[in-house]
Amino acid sequence: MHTTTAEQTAALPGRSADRVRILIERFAALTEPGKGPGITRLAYSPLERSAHAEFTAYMEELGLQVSTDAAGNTIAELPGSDPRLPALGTGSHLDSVPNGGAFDGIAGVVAAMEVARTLVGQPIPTRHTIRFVAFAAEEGARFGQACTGSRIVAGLTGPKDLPGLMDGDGVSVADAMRAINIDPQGISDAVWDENDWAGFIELHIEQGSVLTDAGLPVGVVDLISGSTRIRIDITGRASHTGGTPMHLRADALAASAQIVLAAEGLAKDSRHHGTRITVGKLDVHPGSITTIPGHCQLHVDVRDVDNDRQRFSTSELIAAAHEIAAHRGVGISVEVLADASPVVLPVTIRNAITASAASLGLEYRVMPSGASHDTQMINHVCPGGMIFVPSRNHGVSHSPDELTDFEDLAVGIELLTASLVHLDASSPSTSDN
Ligand code: HGY
Ligand code: MN
Ligand code: MN
Repeated sequence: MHTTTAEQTAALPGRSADRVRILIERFAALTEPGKGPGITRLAYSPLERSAHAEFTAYMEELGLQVSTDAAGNTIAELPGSDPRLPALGTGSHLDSVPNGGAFDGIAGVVAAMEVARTLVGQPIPTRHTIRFVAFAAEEGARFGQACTGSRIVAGLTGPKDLPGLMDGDGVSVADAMRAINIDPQGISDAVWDENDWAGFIELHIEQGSVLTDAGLPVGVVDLISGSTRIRIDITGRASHTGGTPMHLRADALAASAQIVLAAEGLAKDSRHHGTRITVGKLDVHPGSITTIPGHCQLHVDVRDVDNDRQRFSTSELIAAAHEIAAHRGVGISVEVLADASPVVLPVTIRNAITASAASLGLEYRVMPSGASHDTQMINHVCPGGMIFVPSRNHGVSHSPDELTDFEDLAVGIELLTASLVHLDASSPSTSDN
């Protein structure tokens, strides 16, 4: 007889680590067949929808009201005792990069499911309504823009922005939305009212090795890196590899390779210390061993914790690419696909997390996040905070080798629960004002 995930987990009282293992494994099974060994569940794909359906079913079985907003984000709600108070929230994203790991984003959604399970079982409800959010389309891997679902609720991405965001097959975000019954023209209905929110805490894997190297159980994020994503098209001259002497070539790949190394050299330069630049995608056309590449497309990711340096590094990189193209006699065009500034998270939420960690006797590290997250966007409409749990395997992420211990995840969830309860208890009651 089929037992639901909620029934399986309910049968494990007191074993949070076992429950989260079941949930993580359930979501990991929702991946594109034949695309292993990693997880592939791309933004605004039917598979992402199936993960949202799993989240919905679990939360409905806990007795929560669940709805999916006009941007494809799914929100489960546990009413508080004082409906006049703005809500508190937690959650993360359900989509993955191609051939990614089983914990990025999922750990935070599973954490929300565990917190919901704990709070539903409490005899006294929280004062604030608690919302548990599964965001859509956080990964920029498919369309270039990261955090599209949370950018929409924060009012940072609107209907006019969607048609220009295309994936490698020429499918736009708007097309992909329509294919899963989301109306791209209606997404503004999903925008959050900042008066309706008191705070949001996201649990996420660290995606680095600071916590494991220091032997610490949790991190508390104070700043989330910014990211600028650009697409560079290099147009050379496709020609015969045997008949074309070296001095008569316009080799798009040779020029692109020089740009890749220039980007690496710029990021390593002490003037740009703190900038991280990566060319994670390079398409070569026509891609034949006997034809000199005539066209290349590079996707570049520039990250930084410093707003000005992020822009300075990006503009220096673009200038260097133009210089290389001119010197090599190839054409170049540059398009900025997405641009998000670094965000300093509010100390009010951070203090609730660190105070809760202290009361649990948990050592913690206040630390920046090199990766971008939904909280970075949510923070525009609701004070946000983040809890990191350790990433094993030297912190690798966006890879099938991504790994977090279920016991570590259970500790992070205990801190998340305590932090939300701390925030719930510490805000002024409506009768005070
Ligand atoms: O790209 C990022 O930093 C995140 O994983 N979306
Ligand atoms: Mn993530
Ligand atoms: Mn990610």
